[in-house]
Amino acid sequence: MTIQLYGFWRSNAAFRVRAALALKQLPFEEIEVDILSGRQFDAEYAELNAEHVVPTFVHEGHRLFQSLAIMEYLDDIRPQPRLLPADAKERAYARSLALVAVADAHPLVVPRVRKHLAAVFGADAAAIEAWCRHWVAEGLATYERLLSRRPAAPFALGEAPGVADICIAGQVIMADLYKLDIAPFPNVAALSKRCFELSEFADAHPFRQPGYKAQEKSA
Ligand SMILES: N[C@@H](CCC(=O)N[C@@H](CS)C(=O)NCC(=O)O)C(=O)O
Repeated sequence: MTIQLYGFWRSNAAFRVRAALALKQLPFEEIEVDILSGRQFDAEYAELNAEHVVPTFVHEGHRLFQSLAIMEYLDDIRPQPRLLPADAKERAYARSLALVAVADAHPLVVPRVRKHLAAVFGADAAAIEAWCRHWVAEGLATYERLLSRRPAAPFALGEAPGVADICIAGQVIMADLYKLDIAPFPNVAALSKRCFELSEFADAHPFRQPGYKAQEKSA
């Protein structure tokens, strides 16, 4: 099985797919698209991904985009271990938890939004940082309310980690990037600690990617 992942070290959506691939023990090649330098608009990549975003997932020549769709596809091609529960109600709950980050919290802080805040509304770096910290904290607060209503046992949906845990861990990564203290979100902190104790999550973290290490050296 040949899998290529067009991603970027800092990309939260690429983290989700990296972690899902690791849980499935599926090897893949990651191709870096520097979305901070605008490489997502290069003609060659734009041909691959009409939305001009990462990740793009290529499986035996078949292209997919949107991290949640990709993770669901992984469950279809490699059913074990499951990333989404078999039970319909539990599966819908797992998707709902995932979409808090994928559809609601994460899109507010992506590069195109940050660029637009600067270009159209004159926001400076401090204002953009404050915007991002606000929306990342809102996402964490939502997860905290959800996890206090249905505590993780030990993962969000039960015994094994899946899409919900990946997306909650991804929200904590955003807190890492924006240097937000997650102590006010104890259920989220405990769940993400459990996740990042697993090598599948830890190795997928942005700070473990070669692109992060390269830019650290050149800074
Ligand atoms: N909902 C999409 C998010 C895709 C997305 O916005 N990706 C970001 C990186 S995490 C991106 O490529 N942004 C480029 C830009 O905003 O210009 C998914 O989950 O795959």
